[in-house]
Amino acid sequence: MKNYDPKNIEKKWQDIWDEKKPFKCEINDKEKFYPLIEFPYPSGQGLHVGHPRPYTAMDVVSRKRRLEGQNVLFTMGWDAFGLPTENYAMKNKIHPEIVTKNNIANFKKQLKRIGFSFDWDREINTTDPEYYKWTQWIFMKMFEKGLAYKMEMPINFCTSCKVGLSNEEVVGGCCERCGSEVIHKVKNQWMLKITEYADRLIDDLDEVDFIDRVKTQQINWIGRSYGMEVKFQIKDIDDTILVYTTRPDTIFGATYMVISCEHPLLKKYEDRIKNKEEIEKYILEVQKKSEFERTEMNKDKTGVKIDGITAINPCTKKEIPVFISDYVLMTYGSGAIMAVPAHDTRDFDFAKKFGLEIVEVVSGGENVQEKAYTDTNNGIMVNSDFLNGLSVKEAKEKIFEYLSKLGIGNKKTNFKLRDWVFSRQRYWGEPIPLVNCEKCGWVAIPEEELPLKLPELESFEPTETGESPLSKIDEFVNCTCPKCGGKAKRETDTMPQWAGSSWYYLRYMDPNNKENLVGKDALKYFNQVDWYNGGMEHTTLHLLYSRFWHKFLYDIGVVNTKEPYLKRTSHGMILGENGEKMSKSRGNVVNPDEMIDKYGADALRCYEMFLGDFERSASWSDGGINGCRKFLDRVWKLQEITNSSEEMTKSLEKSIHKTIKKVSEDFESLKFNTAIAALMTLINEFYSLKEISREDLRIFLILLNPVSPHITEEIWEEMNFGGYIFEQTWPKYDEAKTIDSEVEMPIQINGKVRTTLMIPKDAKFEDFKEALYDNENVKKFIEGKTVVKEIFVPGKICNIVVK
Ligand code: ANZ
Ligand code: ZN
Repeated sequence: MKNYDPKNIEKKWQDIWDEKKPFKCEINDKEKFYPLIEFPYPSGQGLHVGHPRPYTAMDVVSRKRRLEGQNVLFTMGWDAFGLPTENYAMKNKIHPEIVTKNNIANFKKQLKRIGFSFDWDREINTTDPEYYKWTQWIFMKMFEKGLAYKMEMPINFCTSCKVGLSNEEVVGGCCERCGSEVIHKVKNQWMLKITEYADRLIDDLDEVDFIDRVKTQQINWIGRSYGMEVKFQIKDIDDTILVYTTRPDTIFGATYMVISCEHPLLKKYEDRIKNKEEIEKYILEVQKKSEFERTEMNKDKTGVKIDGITAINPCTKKEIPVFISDYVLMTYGSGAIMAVPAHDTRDFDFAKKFGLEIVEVVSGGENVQEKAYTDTNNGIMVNSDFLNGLSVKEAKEKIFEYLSKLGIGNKKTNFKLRDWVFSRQRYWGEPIPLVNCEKCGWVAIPEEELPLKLPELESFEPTETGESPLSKIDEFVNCTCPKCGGKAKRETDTMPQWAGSSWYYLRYMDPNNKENLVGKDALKYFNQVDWYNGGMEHTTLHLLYSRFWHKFLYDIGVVNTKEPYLKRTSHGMILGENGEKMSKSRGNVVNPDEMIDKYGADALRCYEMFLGDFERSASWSDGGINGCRKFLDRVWKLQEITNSSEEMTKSLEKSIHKTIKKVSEDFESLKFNTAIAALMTLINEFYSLKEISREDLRIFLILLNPVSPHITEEIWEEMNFGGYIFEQTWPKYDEAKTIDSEVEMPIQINGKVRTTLMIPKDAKFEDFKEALYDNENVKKFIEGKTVVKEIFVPGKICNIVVK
């Protein structure tokens, strides 16, 4: 027998798969299965060992499902527009297109070496004009339906990347990518109205099988709250201040108001404000801060009382002061609040600092001095005139009736979710297919002109003013208006990072369709993604964005389902050997190529699946992958103990059936580590028997094949089992043969477990009494004592009481 040498066999099998295409997926009459993994951004660094974890997991499921007879659409592609490529291109004076091409070639080579069962004929690339044609098309449709609009707004601007960032890309006041300071800059930006879908993005979560933490994060991110808008009269001016509150029941406790620094009232009544200078100074200070700093709960409260504007509480009729403060944001609700210091922590801190009145209106036993905003939902109303004695729920109804009768209040739902900033002033992205005409305003280019290709460029530097480098190309910018034929200028912004990935799963269904983004037949057959596994970090970005795009495509009749993904699971990160996140600067990055050179792809795959609970983070260990390699060495050597029998070895029957069951179930529930552990246990049993049959080995190889496909195919061939494993069917188990006839019974003496005993499953006490009192441990604990009682409940308790 030859030695196990992954170098000799892995390339060989990869070539066979390339040639025979057993993973090619075409529409047929079989049941389809569409698993999806997040396609990578082909960075210059190449793969690290974190990438293969989710890929291998879904590859295992895909390979198993194929053997079970399903038609599996498992694919790979490249999410290739983006900043790092552009920055690299700028630095090294190479066109981003070439950088992208090289990076993809490298990624592909690395992925091929791991032996994934992708249908490579369906590979897609978001920077391919034939692909981004449809990204542009979807944007155009959104524009037509009024879901894309341009607005002057303060955006997060990274001082180093010189690019606008979405809120999601700002982490702790810094750029998510480079860590530099983020300032606010007013820019004209394209926005997508994701907020119009906010309700559906929450409600339709009921229809899908997403793990709880994904659902919860999305719901919190969208942040739906039900409340009221209430108008407060301004004293001596015929005008009101509109506030948004989720607690209108506490209105009798509203002892002051706060408006945001950007509130239009300040400009409008400029002349009446006596401390204008003080206010302007404060606003300047606030503008330096990020939204994150402004809303931080625990920071010291600051603000200025507006001298000259006083409001009237519509319920207490009392005059109450109006402040500006950074803790009220213009971008939420109406940009103004009624402050109820007794029951809101931020209001409480503010009132303490400025010596304002604090009136308790909900008595629920919570300590107003210590902690406001505790569970006021359960209290009883006090100090609230006609609301006194009511529960919070009753009070909410009553105050709603009262205020709406007066015509100063109405119910209102608010969301934390903001519209999506959909433009960047950079080169390496999809051009936005619109022109600006002096007469007609913004007009979409004719559909036949798609794709609107990125023009060639000499230099990719963003301009000093922050405009896109495309604005420097006159031939690109100057054009005619498709509507009136007059002079027009093209939009020079490009789309953001998240555009191309918002619909890629649809293109996999029909990657070469020239007429449609996805053809009717392909859509009818593949319908939607059955199982999407991806990172938790994408929950509030990519996952939410793509659900939004899909719903839009559903509304305009392009797709047939409301949701793109039926099921969503998530994997834990792979950390460095020292337990820290893998990164170049920490020097703990593990390169999969090196691991393959040393241990082989099958050992890498096996270890990726074995190194811990798939849903949790786990640290890499070279010792661990070495252990998996040793396991595969033992698998290889099974050939030496295999006899010529084609029947399952009788004494292994139970273990084999149990293992089939465990592996089949564990692969489906992301418990790859325990599935592999079961195979390791089985192989130990094989070796302790010293001899196994061909049938035993056959089944073992098929069960291990999804995890380590090369070695299993090779042994299959060596043993002359005929054909390939990829042509076999997944083994079935007989439930009856998986049930143990013996159980392990814990034996208690005076209520303490002292030992265990193997007893027949339906044994009576009398059946094992003799063996029990013969047991050395039992003897030890009852020696010199009298047995006063024997308690036995089958399958539960066996307790001997002694005195
Ligand atoms: C009175 C009140 C009493 C409030 C009370 C809360 C507790 P959610 O649930 O997150 O939607 N608020 C409204 N607009 C705001 C803004 N632009 N910036 C900062 N805070 C704002 O929170 C709604 C509550 O947040 C509103 O209800 C308002 O304070 C505050 F015991 O009104 B409440
Ligand atoms: Zn025009």
